[in-house]
Amino acid sequence: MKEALQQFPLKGSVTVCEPYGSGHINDTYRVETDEGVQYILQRINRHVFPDVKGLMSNIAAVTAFLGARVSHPREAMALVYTNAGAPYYEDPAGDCWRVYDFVTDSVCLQKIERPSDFYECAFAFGRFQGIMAQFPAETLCETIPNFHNTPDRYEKLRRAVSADSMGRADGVREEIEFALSLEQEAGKLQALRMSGALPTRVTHNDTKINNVLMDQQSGKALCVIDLDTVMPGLAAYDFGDSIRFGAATAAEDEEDLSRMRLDVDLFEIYSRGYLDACDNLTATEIETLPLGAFTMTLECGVRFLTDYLEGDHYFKIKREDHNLIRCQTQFALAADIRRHMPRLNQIVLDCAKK
Ligand code: ADP
Ligand code: GN1
Ligand code: MG
Repeated sequence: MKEALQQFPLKGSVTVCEPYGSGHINDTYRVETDEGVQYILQRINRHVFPDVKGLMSNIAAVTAFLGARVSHPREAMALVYTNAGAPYYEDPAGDCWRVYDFVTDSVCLQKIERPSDFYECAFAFGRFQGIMAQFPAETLCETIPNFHNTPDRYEKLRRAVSADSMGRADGVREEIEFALSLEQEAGKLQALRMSGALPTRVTHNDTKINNVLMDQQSGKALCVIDLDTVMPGLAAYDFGDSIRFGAATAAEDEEDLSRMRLDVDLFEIYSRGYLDACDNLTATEIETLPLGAFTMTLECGVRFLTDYLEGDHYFKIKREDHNLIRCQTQFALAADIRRHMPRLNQIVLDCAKK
Protein backbone atom coordinates (compact mmCIF):
# COMPACT_ATOMS: atom_id res chain seq x y z
CA MET A 1 0.00 0.00 0.00
CA LYS A 2 2.86 2.34 0.87
CA GLU A 3 4.42 1.65 -2.48
CA ALA A 4 1.12 2.36 -4.21
CA LEU A 5 0.76 5.71 -2.43
CA GLN A 6 4.21 6.74 -3.62
CA GLN A 7 2.99 6.60 -7.20
CA PHE A 8 0.60 9.52 -6.67
CA PRO A 9 1.57 13.21 -6.39
CA LEU A 10 0.03 13.82 -2.94
CA LYS A 11 0.40 17.20 -1.21
CA GLY A 12 2.74 16.50 1.74
CA SER A 13 3.93 13.27 3.37
CA VAL A 14 1.46 10.61 4.41
CA THR A 15 0.78 10.56 8.16
CA VAL A 16 -2.44 8.48 8.21
CA CYS A 17 -3.68 5.64 6.03
CA GLU A 18 -6.61 3.79 7.61
CA PRO A 19 -9.56 1.67 6.43
CA TYR A 20 -12.56 3.87 5.76
CA GLY A 21 -16.31 3.66 5.06
CA SER A 22 -18.42 0.55 4.72
CA GLY A 23 -18.37 -0.30 1.02
CA HIS A 24 -18.78 -3.99 0.11
CA ILE A 25 -16.77 -4.14 -3.09
CA ASN A 26 -13.49 -2.25 -2.93
CA ASP A 27 -10.96 -1.79 -0.12
CA THR A 28 -11.17 1.87 0.83
CA TYR A 29 -8.67 3.90 2.91
CA ARG A 30 -8.61 7.45 4.18
CA VAL A 31 -5.21 9.04 3.68
CA GLU A 32 -4.00 12.19 5.38
CA THR A 33 -0.77 14.11 4.91
CA ASP A 34 1.30 16.38 7.15
CA GLU A 35 -0.12 19.32 5.21
CA GLY A 36 -3.60 18.35 6.41
CA VAL A 37 -4.79 17.21 2.98
CA GLN A 38 -7.00 14.11 2.80
CA TYR A 39 -7.48 11.55 0.03
CA ILE A 40 -9.40 8.35 -0.64
CA LEU A 41 -7.23 5.42 -1.69
CA GLN A 42 -8.95 2.33 -3.11
CA ARG A 43 -7.83 -1.11 -4.12
CA ILE A 44 -10.17 -2.07 -6.96
CA ASN A 45 -11.92 -5.43 -6.66
CA ARG A 46 -10.60 -7.37 -9.65
CA HIS A 47 -12.89 -10.35 -9.15
CA VAL A 48 -15.99 -8.22 -9.65
CA PHE A 49 -14.31 -6.01 -12.27
CA PRO A 50 -11.73 -7.92 -14.31
CA ASP A 51 -11.44 -5.14 -16.94
CA VAL A 52 -9.82 -2.51 -14.72
CA LYS A 53 -8.46 -0.62 -17.71
CA GLY A 54 -11.94 -0.20 -19.24
CA LEU A 55 -13.44 0.62 -15.87
CA MET A 56 -10.86 3.29 -15.09
CA SER A 57 -11.12 4.83 -18.53
CA ASN A 58 -14.88 5.17 -17.88
CA ILE A 59 -14.22 6.79 -14.49
CA ALA A 60 -11.55 9.13 -15.86
CA ALA A 61 -13.87 10.31 -18.64
CA VAL A 62 -16.93 10.69 -16.42
CA THR A 63 -15.18 12.50 -13.53
CA ALA A 64 -13.48 14.92 -15.97
CA PHE A 65 -16.79 15.62 -17.69
CA LEU A 66 -18.69 16.17 -14.44
CA GLY A 67 -15.86 18.19 -12.88
CA ALA A 68 -15.95 20.68 -15.75
CA ARG A 69 -19.70 21.21 -15.44
CA VAL A 70 -20.73 21.25 -11.77
CA SER A 71 -21.17 24.58 -9.99
CA HIS A 72 -18.92 23.63 -7.04
CA PRO A 73 -15.88 21.29 -6.87
CA ARG A 74 -17.50 19.27 -4.04
CA GLU A 75 -20.26 18.24 -6.46
CA ALA A 76 -17.99 15.94 -8.45
CA MET A 77 -15.38 13.36 -7.52
CA ALA A 78 -11.86 14.27 -8.64
CA LEU A 79 -9.43 11.55 -9.60
CA VAL A 80 -5.74 11.99 -8.77
CA TYR A 81 -3.55 10.73 -11.63
CA THR A 82 -0.29 8.90 -10.96
CA ASN A 83 3.12 10.53 -11.40
CA ALA A 84 3.24 8.69 -14.72
CA GLY A 85 -0.04 10.31 -15.76
CA ALA A 86 -2.22 7.19 -15.48
CA PRO A 87 -5.69 7.05 -13.83
CA TYR A 88 -4.61 4.08 -11.65
CA TYR A 89 -1.55 2.13 -10.59
CA GLU A 90 -1.09 -1.62 -10.97
CA ASP A 91 1.44 -2.94 -8.46
CA PRO A 92 3.78 -5.89 -9.10
CA ALA A 93 1.33 -8.26 -7.36
CA GLY A 94 -1.41 -7.25 -9.83
CA ASP A 95 -3.45 -5.15 -7.37
CA CYS A 96 -4.88 -1.98 -8.89
CA TRP A 97 -5.03 1.27 -6.91
CA ARG A 98 -6.69 4.63 -7.47
CA VAL A 99 -6.83 7.88 -5.52
CA TYR A 100 -9.59 10.50 -5.25
CA ASP A 101 -9.62 13.86 -3.54
CA PHE A 102 -11.43 13.46 -0.23
CA VAL A 103 -14.77 15.22 -0.13
CA THR A 104 -14.46 16.99 3.22
CA ASP A 105 -17.27 17.60 5.72
CA SER A 106 -19.45 15.04 3.99
CA VAL A 107 -21.54 12.16 5.29
CA CYS A 108 -22.47 8.92 3.64
CA LEU A 109 -25.79 7.57 4.98
CA GLN A 110 -26.35 3.83 5.16
CA LYS A 111 -30.11 4.29 5.23
CA ILE A 112 -32.71 6.98 4.81
CA GLU A 113 -33.18 8.70 8.16
CA ARG A 114 -35.59 11.44 7.06
CA PRO A 115 -37.68 11.76 3.88
CA SER A 116 -35.53 14.74 2.88
CA ASP A 117 -32.52 12.37 2.66
CA PHE A 118 -34.31 10.48 -0.08
CA TYR A 119 -35.11 13.73 -1.87
CA GLU A 120 -31.41 14.67 -1.74
CA CYS A 121 -30.38 11.22 -2.98
CA ALA A 122 -32.80 11.61 -5.90
CA PHE A 123 -31.53 15.10 -6.59
CA ALA A 124 -27.93 13.86 -6.76
CA PHE A 125 -28.74 11.04 -9.19
CA GLY A 126 -31.02 13.34 -11.22
CA ARG A 127 -28.26 15.93 -11.50
CA PHE A 128 -25.82 13.20 -12.52
CA GLN A 129 -28.22 12.05 -15.24
CA GLY A 130 -28.91 15.61 -16.38
CA ILE A 131 -25.26 16.57 -16.77
CA MET A 132 -24.25 13.26 -18.34
CA ALA A 133 -26.99 13.63 -20.98
CA GLN A 134 -24.44 15.60 -23.04
CA PHE A 135 -21.84 12.82 -22.79
CA PRO A 136 -21.52 10.25 -25.60
CA ALA A 137 -22.77 7.21 -23.64
CA GLU A 138 -21.78 4.69 -26.33
CA THR A 139 -18.07 5.51 -25.77
CA LEU A 140 -18.23 3.95 -22.27
CA CYS A 141 -17.32 0.30 -21.88
CA GLU A 142 -19.79 -2.14 -20.32
CA THR A 143 -18.02 -3.02 -17.10
CA ILE A 144 -20.55 -5.85 -16.51
CA PRO A 145 -22.01 -6.89 -19.90
CA ASN A 146 -25.82 -7.26 -20.09
CA PHE A 147 -26.17 -5.97 -16.54
CA HIS A 148 -29.80 -4.84 -16.91
CA ASN A 149 -30.72 -6.83 -19.99
CA THR A 150 -33.81 -8.37 -18.38
CA PRO A 151 -34.55 -10.97 -21.12
CA ASP A 152 -30.95 -12.15 -20.75
CA ARG A 153 -31.49 -12.46 -16.98
CA TYR A 154 -34.55 -14.62 -17.75
CA GLU A 155 -32.45 -16.73 -20.10
CA LYS A 156 -29.98 -17.31 -17.28
CA LEU A 157 -32.85 -18.25 -14.96
CA ARG A 158 -34.13 -20.80 -17.49
CA ARG A 159 -30.66 -22.33 -17.77
CA ALA A 160 -30.38 -22.54 -13.99
CA VAL A 161 -33.81 -24.22 -13.76
CA SER A 162 -32.93 -26.83 -16.43
CA ALA A 163 -29.51 -27.56 -14.96
CA ASP A 164 -30.90 -27.63 -11.41
CA SER A 165 -27.37 -28.25 -10.17
CA MET A 166 -28.34 -28.07 -6.49
CA GLY A 167 -31.62 -29.99 -6.78
CA ARG A 168 -33.47 -26.92 -5.51
CA ALA A 169 -35.88 -26.30 -8.41
CA ASP A 170 -38.75 -28.39 -7.03
CA GLY A 171 -38.78 -26.37 -3.83
CA VAL A 172 -39.20 -23.07 -5.70
CA ARG A 173 -41.81 -23.91 -8.36
CA GLU A 174 -44.06 -21.11 -7.13
CA GLU A 175 -41.31 -18.50 -7.50
CA ILE A 176 -40.33 -19.81 -10.94
CA GLU A 177 -43.98 -19.68 -12.07
CA PHE A 178 -44.35 -16.15 -10.73
CA ALA A 179 -41.28 -14.94 -12.60
CA LEU A 180 -42.32 -16.62 -15.85
CA SER A 181 -45.87 -15.27 -15.64
CA LEU A 182 -44.46 -11.73 -15.79
CA GLU A 183 -41.76 -12.36 -18.37
CA GLN A 184 -43.41 -10.39 -21.14
CA GLU A 185 -43.92 -7.28 -19.00
CA ALA A 186 -40.40 -7.65 -17.67
CA GLY A 187 -39.01 -7.48 -21.20
CA LYS A 188 -40.79 -4.26 -22.20
CA LEU A 189 -38.03 -1.88 -21.18
CA GLN A 190 -35.36 -3.79 -23.09
CA ALA A 191 -37.64 -3.95 -26.15
CA LEU A 192 -38.08 -0.15 -25.98
CA ARG A 193 -34.31 0.22 -25.74
CA MET A 194 -33.75 -2.04 -28.75
CA SER A 195 -36.37 -0.25 -30.84
CA GLY A 196 -34.74 3.12 -30.18
CA ALA A 197 -37.86 4.47 -28.43
CA LEU A 198 -35.72 5.13 -25.34
CA PRO A 199 -32.32 6.83 -25.65
CA THR A 200 -29.18 5.22 -24.32
CA ARG A 201 -27.92 7.25 -21.37
CA VAL A 202 -24.97 7.20 -19.02
CA THR A 203 -26.24 5.24 -16.02
CA HIS A 204 -24.72 4.72 -12.59
CA ASN A 205 -26.25 1.32 -11.87
CA ASP A 206 -25.79 1.31 -8.11
CA THR A 207 -28.12 4.13 -7.09
CA LYS A 208 -28.30 3.48 -3.36
CA ILE A 209 -28.22 6.18 -0.72
CA ASN A 210 -24.76 5.08 0.44
CA ASN A 211 -23.39 6.06 -2.95
CA VAL A 212 -24.24 9.74 -2.43
CA LEU A 213 -22.24 12.09 -0.22
CA MET A 214 -24.22 14.76 1.65
CA ASP A 215 -22.99 17.95 3.26
CA GLN A 216 -22.46 17.37 6.99
CA GLN A 217 -24.02 20.69 8.00
CA SER A 218 -26.87 21.24 5.55
CA GLY A 219 -27.68 17.61 4.66
CA LYS A 220 -27.79 18.66 0.99
CA ALA A 221 -26.56 16.26 -1.67
CA LEU A 222 -23.00 16.89 -2.78
CA CYS A 223 -21.96 14.23 -5.24
CA VAL A 224 -22.50 10.75 -6.52
CA ILE A 225 -19.69 8.29 -5.72
CA ASP A 226 -18.88 4.65 -6.56
CA LEU A 227 -18.65 5.01 -10.33
CA ASP A 228 -17.46 1.44 -11.02
CA THR A 229 -20.74 0.40 -12.62
CA VAL A 230 -21.19 3.52 -14.77
CA MET A 231 -22.18 2.17 -18.18
CA PRO A 232 -24.47 2.89 -21.11
CA GLY A 233 -28.07 2.17 -20.05
CA LEU A 234 -31.54 3.63 -19.55
CA ALA A 235 -32.58 6.42 -17.19
CA ALA A 236 -35.28 4.04 -15.92
CA TYR A 237 -32.60 1.61 -14.63
CA ASP A 238 -31.17 4.11 -12.17
CA PHE A 239 -34.52 5.54 -11.16
CA GLY A 240 -35.97 2.04 -10.79
CA ASP A 241 -33.13 0.65 -8.70
CA SER A 242 -33.34 3.59 -6.28
CA ILE A 243 -37.05 2.92 -5.79
CA ARG A 244 -36.45 -0.81 -5.38
CA PHE A 245 -34.01 -0.21 -2.58
CA GLY A 246 -35.10 3.06 -1.01
CA ALA A 247 -38.91 3.16 -1.32
CA ALA A 248 -39.50 -0.34 0.05
CA THR A 249 -41.16 -0.72 3.46
CA ALA A 250 -38.89 -3.62 4.49
CA ALA A 251 -35.33 -4.83 4.09
CA GLU A 252 -34.22 -6.84 1.09
CA ASP A 253 -34.08 -9.97 3.27
CA GLU A 254 -37.18 -9.46 5.45
CA GLU A 255 -38.70 -12.85 6.24
CA ASP A 256 -42.20 -11.57 6.92
CA LEU A 257 -43.30 -10.93 3.35
CA SER A 258 -46.45 -9.14 4.47
CA ARG A 259 -44.18 -6.28 5.55
CA MET A 260 -42.77 -5.73 2.08
CA ARG A 261 -44.63 -3.06 0.13
CA LEU A 262 -43.96 0.05 -1.88
CA ASP A 263 -44.03 3.28 0.11
CA VAL A 264 -45.89 5.47 -2.36
CA ASP A 265 -45.00 8.67 -0.46
CA LEU A 266 -41.30 7.85 -0.78
CA PHE A 267 -41.85 7.07 -4.46
CA GLU A 268 -43.30 10.54 -4.85
CA ILE A 269 -40.44 12.20 -2.95
CA TYR A 270 -37.86 10.44 -5.10
CA SER A 271 -39.71 11.34 -8.30
CA ARG A 272 -39.79 14.98 -7.26
CA GLY A 273 -36.08 15.14 -6.35
CA TYR A 274 -35.02 13.30 -9.49
CA LEU A 275 -37.14 15.36 -11.87
CA ASP A 276 -36.35 18.66 -10.08
CA ALA A 277 -32.69 18.03 -10.87
CA CYS A 278 -33.07 16.54 -14.33
CA ASP A 279 -35.23 18.30 -16.89
CA ASN A 280 -33.97 16.80 -20.11
CA LEU A 281 -35.71 13.42 -20.20
CA THR A 282 -37.95 12.64 -23.18
CA ALA A 283 -41.69 12.17 -22.63
CA THR A 284 -41.30 8.41 -23.18
CA GLU A 285 -38.47 8.26 -20.65
CA ILE A 286 -40.59 10.00 -18.02
CA GLU A 287 -43.55 7.74 -18.74
CA THR A 288 -41.42 4.62 -18.32
CA LEU A 289 -39.83 5.54 -14.96
CA PRO A 290 -42.46 3.55 -12.99
CA LEU A 291 -41.95 0.64 -15.39
CA GLY A 292 -38.27 0.92 -14.46
CA ALA A 293 -39.13 0.48 -10.77
CA PHE A 294 -41.19 -2.63 -11.55
CA THR A 295 -38.60 -4.08 -13.95
CA MET A 296 -35.54 -3.49 -11.75
CA THR A 297 -37.31 -5.08 -8.77
CA LEU A 298 -38.53 -8.12 -10.67
CA GLU A 299 -35.15 -8.50 -12.37
CA CYS A 300 -33.36 -8.36 -9.03
CA GLY A 301 -35.67 -11.13 -7.75
CA VAL A 302 -34.86 -13.20 -10.86
CA ARG A 303 -31.13 -12.72 -10.18
CA PHE A 304 -31.52 -13.84 -6.55
CA LEU A 305 -33.56 -16.88 -7.66
CA THR A 306 -30.99 -17.81 -10.30
CA ASP A 307 -28.18 -17.54 -7.78
CA TYR A 308 -30.14 -19.67 -5.29
CA LEU A 309 -30.66 -22.37 -7.95
CA GLU A 310 -26.98 -22.26 -8.91
CA GLY A 311 -25.70 -22.56 -5.34
CA ASP A 312 -25.16 -18.92 -4.26
CA HIS A 313 -21.99 -18.08 -6.15
CA TYR A 314 -22.68 -14.39 -6.78
CA PHE A 315 -24.47 -12.76 -3.85
CA LYS A 316 -22.90 -13.26 -0.45
CA ILE A 317 -25.24 -15.16 1.88
CA LYS A 318 -25.48 -15.46 5.65
CA ARG A 319 -27.73 -18.54 5.67
CA GLU A 320 -28.79 -21.25 3.27
CA ASP A 321 -32.05 -19.75 2.06
CA HIS A 322 -30.86 -16.12 2.08
CA ASN A 323 -31.11 -15.67 -1.69
CA LEU A 324 -34.51 -17.36 -1.77
CA ILE A 325 -35.84 -14.94 0.85
CA ARG A 326 -34.35 -12.00 -1.05
CA CYS A 327 -36.05 -13.29 -4.20
CA GLN A 328 -39.39 -13.51 -2.38
CA THR A 329 -39.16 -9.94 -1.03
CA GLN A 330 -38.35 -8.61 -4.47
CA PHE A 331 -41.25 -10.50 -6.05
CA ALA A 332 -43.61 -9.22 -3.35
CA LEU A 333 -42.39 -5.67 -3.95
CA ALA A 334 -42.63 -6.01 -7.74
CA ALA A 335 -46.23 -7.21 -7.39
CA ASP A 336 -47.05 -4.24 -5.15
CA ILE A 337 -45.41 -1.77 -7.54
CA ARG A 338 -47.49 -3.32 -10.34
CA ARG A 339 -50.71 -2.85 -8.33
CA HIS A 340 -49.90 0.85 -7.88
CA MET A 341 -48.93 1.48 -11.50
CA PRO A 342 -51.73 3.92 -12.48
CA ARG A 343 -50.99 6.07 -9.41
CA LEU A 344 -47.22 5.95 -10.01
CA ASN A 345 -47.68 6.97 -13.64
CA GLN A 346 -49.69 9.97 -12.48
CA ILE A 347 -47.08 10.93 -9.89
CA VAL A 348 -44.19 11.07 -12.36
CA LEU A 349 -46.26 13.07 -14.84
CA ASP A 350 -47.22 15.57 -12.13
CA CYS A 351 -43.63 15.89 -10.92
CA ALA A 352 -42.37 16.41 -14.48
CA LYS A 353 -44.88 19.23 -15.07
CA LYS A 354 -43.83 21.31 -12.06
P1 ADP B 1 -17.62 0.32 -2.66
O1 ADP B 1 -17.68 0.08 -4.13
O2 ADP B 1 -16.82 -0.69 -1.94
O3 ADP B 1 -19.01 0.53 -2.11
P2 ADP B 1 -17.20 3.22 -2.60
O4 ADP B 1 -16.52 3.80 -3.78
O5 ADP B 1 -18.69 3.37 -2.52
O6 ADP B 1 -16.79 1.68 -2.48
O7 ADP B 1 -16.51 3.86 -1.30
C1 ADP B 1 -16.68 3.32 0.01
C2 ADP B 1 -16.92 4.43 1.03
O8 ADP B 1 -15.85 5.37 1.05
C3 ADP B 1 -18.15 5.28 0.73
O9 ADP B 1 -19.30 4.69 1.24
C4 ADP B 1 -17.81 6.62 1.40
O10 ADP B 1 -18.12 6.56 2.78
C5 ADP B 1 -16.30 6.70 1.26
N1 ADP B 1 -15.86 7.54 0.12
C6 ADP B 1 -15.64 7.11 -1.15
N2 ADP B 1 -15.17 8.11 -1.92
C7 ADP B 1 -15.08 9.21 -1.13
C8 ADP B 1 -14.61 10.56 -1.32
N3 ADP B 1 -14.15 10.98 -2.52
N4 ADP B 1 -14.63 11.40 -0.26
C9 ADP B 1 -15.07 10.98 0.97
N5 ADP B 1 -15.50 9.73 1.20
C10 ADP B 1 -15.51 8.84 0.19
C1 GN1 C 1 -25.30 -5.81 -5.59
O1 GN1 C 1 -22.76 -4.72 -4.19
P1 GN1 C 1 -24.08 -4.09 -3.93
O2 GN1 C 1 -24.73 -4.62 -2.69
O3 GN1 C 1 -24.03 -2.56 -4.01
C2 GN1 C 1 -25.51 -5.81 -7.09
C3 GN1 C 1 -26.74 -4.99 -7.47
C4 GN1 C 1 -27.96 -5.56 -6.76
C5 GN1 C 1 -27.69 -5.57 -5.25
C6 GN1 C 1 -28.82 -6.25 -4.51
C7 GN1 C 1 -22.42 -5.28 -9.20
O4 GN1 C 1 -25.04 -4.48 -5.18
O5 GN1 C 1 -26.94 -5.05 -8.87
O6 GN1 C 1 -29.10 -4.77 -7.03
O7 GN1 C 1 -26.48 -6.30 -4.95
N1 GN1 C 1 -24.31 -5.25 -7.73
C8 GN1 C 1 -23.66 -5.92 -8.68
O8 GN1 C 1 -28.62 -6.13 -3.15
O9 GN1 C 1 -24.04 -7.01 -9.13
MG1 MG D 1 -20.44 2.07 -2.50
